[in-house]
Amino acid sequence: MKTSKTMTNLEIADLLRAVAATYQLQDEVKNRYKIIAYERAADAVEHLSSETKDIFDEGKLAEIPGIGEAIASHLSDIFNTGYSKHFNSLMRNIPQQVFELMDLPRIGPKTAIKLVKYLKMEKSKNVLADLEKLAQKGEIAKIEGFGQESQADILRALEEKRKMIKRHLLPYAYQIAQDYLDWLRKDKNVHEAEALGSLRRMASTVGDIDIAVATKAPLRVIQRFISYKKVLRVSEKGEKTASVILPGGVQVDLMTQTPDSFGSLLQHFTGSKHHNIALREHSQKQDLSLSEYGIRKTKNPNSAIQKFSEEKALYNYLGMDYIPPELREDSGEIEAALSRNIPQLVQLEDIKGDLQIHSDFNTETSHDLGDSSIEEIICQAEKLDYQYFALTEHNPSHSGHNSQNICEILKRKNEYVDKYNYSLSKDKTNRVIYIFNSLEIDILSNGELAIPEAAFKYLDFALVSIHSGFQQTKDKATQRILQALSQPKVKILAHPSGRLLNKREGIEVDWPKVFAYCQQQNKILEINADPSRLDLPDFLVKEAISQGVKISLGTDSHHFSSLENMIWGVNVARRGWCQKSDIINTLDLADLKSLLLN
Ligand code: DGT
Ligand code: CA
Ligand code: CA
Ligand code: ZN
Repeated sequence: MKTSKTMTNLEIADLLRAVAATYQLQDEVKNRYKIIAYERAADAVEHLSSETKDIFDEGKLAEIPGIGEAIASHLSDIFNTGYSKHFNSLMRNIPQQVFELMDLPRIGPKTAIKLVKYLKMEKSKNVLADLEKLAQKGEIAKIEGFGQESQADILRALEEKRKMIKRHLLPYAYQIAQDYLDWLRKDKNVHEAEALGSLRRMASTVGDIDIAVATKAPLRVIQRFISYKKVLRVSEKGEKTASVILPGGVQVDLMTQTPDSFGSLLQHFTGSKHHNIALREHSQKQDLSLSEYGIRKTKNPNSAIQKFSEEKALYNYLGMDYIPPELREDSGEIEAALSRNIPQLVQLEDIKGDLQIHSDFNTETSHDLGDSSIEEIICQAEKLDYQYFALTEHNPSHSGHNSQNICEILKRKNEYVDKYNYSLSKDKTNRVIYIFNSLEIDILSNGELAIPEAAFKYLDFALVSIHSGFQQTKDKATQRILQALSQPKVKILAHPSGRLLNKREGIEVDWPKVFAYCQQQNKILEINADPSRLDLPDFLVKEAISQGVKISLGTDSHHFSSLENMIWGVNVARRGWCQKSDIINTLDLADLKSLLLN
């Protein structure tokens, strides 16, 4: 694999996954821990909100959670010299094409190497295109162990891959924009600077970053904008706008406007496109025409343009309430604003606890354990002023234990958590925080749960989730979920759709049916705040709460520092029109206990 001193997070993540794959090809059993370590490091790097290279420059590489000493030292080699001897010799015998094929959904290293070998693609310049041609000719079905079905699946995977244009995860784009804005705001010509577009609307992924500046000296602001230290290339430069490319291929667009029309500019370029179209239609009915400069009366073309320095005044001028950016998706917000029914959206400050956290308590799971001790998690939760949190480690591995083993492990965990709760309640330092003893339980393909009935008595309540068997019919997947939720201790369906942003579409589910079931049976849907999940997706959140379903927020933290990800879950809730009352972890402990512990 090609490496360089200036590798971006995405490139490094790909590299670390290639290393994991190489270990897997060498000896899956012997290298088990290395494989896990490299895959986790890849995930960690991919989700960082700053560039790894910058963290390295600050000498803090080893502080990144999920990156151990060994990996940090190999990455340091790359940042210092452009390559790592260790990685190069490790991967020397594996053709690059193998790693490229692994970019396809459902293609692991073993399948990839088989395909490259049997189809003689070691020299291929465009391995995905070649693979597609060969699949269409029926060549894949001929390979031993493949057959018609896998051939069809590979064609489907190629199609899925085409649809997944990579977009930036929100926290990554957000951090880049904040740094840029901070730097722009230091210029005396900059009156105001704000993010626009999908970033201001807090969409789960961001295509490019848009920035608005209020100024009377646009040329000077543009000069400052393009002289930012991270700019690799200036792709456009006009009288009022400019566009640049930053590391990682991040495009940033700048629009400037005089302060007296800044509100119009903000409104126009915050979008979304569909919101703007709907707003324009509404204005036309009142004989008004909207632009990034202001509002004009169409019946009276000579009248002066009405300017707006603030957005709120603009919306009010159109006879409606201010619409928060998160709601601007043309999903009923204009009607709501006209009838003064814009909801009071939930805020980060309303959240009183985190309902999905994985500690390092060893549940002997086949999934990943957390990195942080319960003590570390308690400290972090206190910093966030929480009243409670739930420990939701994965269930003990289903294949590796019998029912009795599973009960023993969960009994031990229950006693451990009890001891903590006891000492916290007696704590002389006035620490008051409550730990729910929960578990994230796999929903097996047939809808059964991965722990025996007898083990539920060791849990306060349970989360259930799908981690395998994503290729099911809609009916089967729906049945599977409803069956899992029917267990009385099961309260929450975690990351309900199973989507992974940029990587995997969610499963197909009959959502109205699931919503109706949850509403009737008091089951709760999670918004998983992990930036690569953000699942339940916002538009489904809106549908769910309109059916009366309650939502829980969980960060799915595997390290105490990830508890800070709650904000990204709150953003999804806001985009899903949630008020405080829709979210169960806005409840005080006593109320939440009576909801969950029954
Ligand atoms: P993205 O960048 O794909 O995540 O999505 P947005 O919503 O940020 O879209 P973008 O960057 O193309 O444009 C920003 C907003 O500006 C968009 O939501 C709608 C608004 N807009 C209004 N007029 C125009 C126009 O003439 N061109 C573009 N590109 N956007 C416009
Ligand atoms: Ca944009
Ligand atoms: Ca743009
Ligand atoms: Zn999970």
